Amino acid sequence: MSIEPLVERIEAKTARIGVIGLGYVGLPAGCLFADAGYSVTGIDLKADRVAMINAGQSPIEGDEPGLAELLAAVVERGAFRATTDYQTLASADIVLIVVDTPVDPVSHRPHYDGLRAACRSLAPHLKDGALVIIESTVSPGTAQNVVRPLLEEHGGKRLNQDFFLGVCPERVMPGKLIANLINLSRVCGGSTPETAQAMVKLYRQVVRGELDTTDLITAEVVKTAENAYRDVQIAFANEVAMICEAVGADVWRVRELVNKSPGRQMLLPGAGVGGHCIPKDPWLLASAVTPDIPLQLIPAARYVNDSMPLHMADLIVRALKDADAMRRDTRVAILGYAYLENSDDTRNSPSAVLAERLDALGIGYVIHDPWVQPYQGDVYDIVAGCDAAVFMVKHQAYCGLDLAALRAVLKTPIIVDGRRVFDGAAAEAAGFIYAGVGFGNGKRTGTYPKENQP
Ligand code: SAJ
Repeated sequence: MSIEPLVERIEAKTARIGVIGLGYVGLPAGCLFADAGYSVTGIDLKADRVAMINAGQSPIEGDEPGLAELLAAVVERGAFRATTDYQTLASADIVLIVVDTPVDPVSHRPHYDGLRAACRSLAPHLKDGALVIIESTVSPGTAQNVVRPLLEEHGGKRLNQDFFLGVCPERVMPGKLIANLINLSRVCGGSTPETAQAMVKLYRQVVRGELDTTDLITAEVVKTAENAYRDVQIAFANEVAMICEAVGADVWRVRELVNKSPGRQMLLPGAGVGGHCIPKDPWLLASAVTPDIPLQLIPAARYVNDSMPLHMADLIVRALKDADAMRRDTRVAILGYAYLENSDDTRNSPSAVLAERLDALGIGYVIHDPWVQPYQGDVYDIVAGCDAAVFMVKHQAYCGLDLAALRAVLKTPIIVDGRRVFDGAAAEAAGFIYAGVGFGNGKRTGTYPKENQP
């Protein structure tokens, strides 16, 4: 079967689009295609989410500029509707699969229950000649080895004869969903070159960025590799920070001078790596190969970054001991619970790992985050009476805090700084015991917990 008839419907905007998974990627993607003139049907398992969307209300948390208005408009126009019923996809010429693809926290292998269920539910209704596009981030080989067999077996169809397959990974970021979907470049991996070209014609209707054609496996590798690349870069910065602590250098000054060397761009060391993408995608990349290809760097970078909240606990304990403040009623203030500055997103929050560690150590804590319910409130009130102020996120709200005011309310004048919110020397001059990631004053160094070895 030729893909030409589909291309004509894409160009005429008579192609009907289905979107499976109405989360923070699928919903804005569906709305953008609806806004571009296509009839879009969204599928989600959650009936309450479906009802909310059909009422023109966005279920996506956080501040997402443009999304609520866009959703209301396309629902009002009847261009976008949501349902739990997969049968509605029988008329879809194009189906985007945008379901969650989590990774097992212990085995680091992908959990494809949602992806497999979506394929099994779609297959019996898949229209002849339809194009299925995976937008979820998947391990290289998933399109060919997981999605294709399910669609063929459960739909009685053959790839590139009765349906076509594509991989077009998203590059969204919380707080910039609409802007990123419109402006960032996308990779269009097709089961045939003609399929990739058809994807370009489709995505060109909503994407201003570059659209690069390739094959399925390349598109899968690109997405997972681009995030593994970032994870390794961050891990390098964190490892240099550990060295700086041990040798008495200041990693922030080191980084500033390193980055003056041409072609260097050392990223920021910190209290850990959270979010929905970076902790997960390196494992999706790594799980594409069997253990006979012994990967070293990617797992090790995950180990380094996962260790940073535990290193923060080390720094806290050392500072409390230095101040002779390890008591039964010792209590620290964890400042920042979101995974990223000026965000309310707490997915894979490093602060959650720190809190768990402090529980294990029997050290009490309170949590504050100006962006996250239920941790909002006056910072000084939260810190009052604590034995340390522990900065896990560099929220703007923390950057203006007054050291003297902090010192006045703290029971013990300790700052443990995971994101260089304060200059170490200035904090020490203000009478604090200051411990910071990468702040090498030679007095205090952390260690990587052995139980977290890759
Ligand atoms: N982090 C560091 N040091 C750094 C950068 C980040 O410790 O130098 C930490 C952050 O504090 C956070 C985590 O890593 O806990 C992730 O931060 P991020 O800036 O990578 O933000 P994300 O998780 O939203 O990553 C997304 C990714 N986008 C997609 O997957 C579509 C990533 O590819 C982008 O590079 C990143 O946004 C971005 O550049 O903003």
